[in-house]
Amino acid sequence: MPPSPRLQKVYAWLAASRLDGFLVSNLLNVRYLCGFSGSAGALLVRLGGSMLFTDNRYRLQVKDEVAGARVRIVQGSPLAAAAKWGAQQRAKRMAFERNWVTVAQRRGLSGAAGRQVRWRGVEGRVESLRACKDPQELDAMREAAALGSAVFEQVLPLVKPGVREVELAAEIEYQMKKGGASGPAFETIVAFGGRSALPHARPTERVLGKNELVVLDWGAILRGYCCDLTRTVFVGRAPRKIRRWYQAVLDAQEAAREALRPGVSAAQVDEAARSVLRRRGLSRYFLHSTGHGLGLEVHESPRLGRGQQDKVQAGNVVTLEPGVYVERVGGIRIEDDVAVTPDGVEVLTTARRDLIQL
Ligand SMILES: [Mn+2]
Repeated sequence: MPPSPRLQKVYAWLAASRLDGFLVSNLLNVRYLCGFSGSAGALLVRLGGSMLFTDNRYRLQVKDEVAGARVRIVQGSPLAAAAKWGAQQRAKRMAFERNWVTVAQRRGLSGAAGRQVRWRGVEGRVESLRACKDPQELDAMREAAALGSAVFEQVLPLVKPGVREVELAAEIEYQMKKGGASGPAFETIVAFGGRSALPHARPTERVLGKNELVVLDWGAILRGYCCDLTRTVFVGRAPRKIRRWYQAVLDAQEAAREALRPGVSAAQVDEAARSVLRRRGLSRYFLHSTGHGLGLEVHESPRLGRGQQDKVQAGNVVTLEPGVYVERVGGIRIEDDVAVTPDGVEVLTTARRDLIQL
C-alpha cells in the first residue's frame, strides 16, 4: 500500500524525532490522514505500518474510506487498543495528541501499553499540515463556498418585516442541506436590529421590523469541508451613518485581501483591516480578529489576529471578516473565504457584497 503524501509527512517527522509511533485521536486528524470519517476511532501512525482502530459499526465503511493504513475492529476503547498494539510492536517512545486526550484517557494509555512505552505529548502536529490545503481539498472548498454563496440568493427574498430570526436560520440550514451539505458548519447566526451588535448572536423569536440591520452568518459542510460567510443587509433605506460604516467594513476587508499573500504575517493581514477602521474612527467597535483558517473545521490555523506572527502560506484558506458592533444600533460584518495562492489570493465565495437595502 503506497503511503499517502499526508502520512508521508508524519513518517518523516517520526523518523526525525526518533519516535516509534504517533497515536492520533482527534477524529478530524484521523480523517485527514487516512480518510476514515466515523465517530469513533484512533489511528496509530507507525513507520512499520499504520493501523486504524475502530468498532464493528464501521466494519463496512472502512473498506470504502481508509487508505494508507490497515484496520483493526476492536471492542471497547480504540485508543487503549491502539496503545496496547503499539506496545506489542515493541514501540518504546510514542507521541500522543495531548490537547485531544482527556486525563482519564491518558491514564488508560499507560495502563494499556504498560511501562515499556514512554509517552510524549505533542500539539498541533496534524493541524499544521491541515493548514495548507492540497488540490483535492481546494476543489472541495470551492464547492462548499459556491453552495454557501448560492444560499444567500435563495434566502434574501425571505428577509422582510415580520419574519423571525429562527425562521431565517432554519431556511438557511434547509437550503444548505438541500444543496448537498451534510449539515451546517456551526450554529447559524441571524440577528436583527440591536441584536446584530452581538458578534455571536443566537437566533431568537425576535420579529424583523422596518429600518433594521440584519446580520446573517452561515456555513455548510460539503464533502467534509466548511465554508463560512457573513452578509449584512438593511431593511429600508439605510441612514448615512450605516452606509458609511458599511463602506468602512467593506474597505477593511478589501485591504486585508490585498495584504494577504504568502510570507506576510497573520498579524499584518489583521492590521491591514484594522487600520482602515482606525482611520474612520471605528476600530473600537471591531471586537474580534480579522479572520481564521478554514477547512475540515470551521476554525483552523492560521488565525489572522493581533500578535499572530505565523507566516501566511500558499494553500492556506482563511476567512476575512472585519466588522463593527455598536451597542443599541447594531452590527455590520462582511465575511468571505479566500485561498492563498503562490502569488496572491483566490476568493472562493461569490455572494454579492454591496449594501443591499430591501
Ligand atoms: Mn468566521
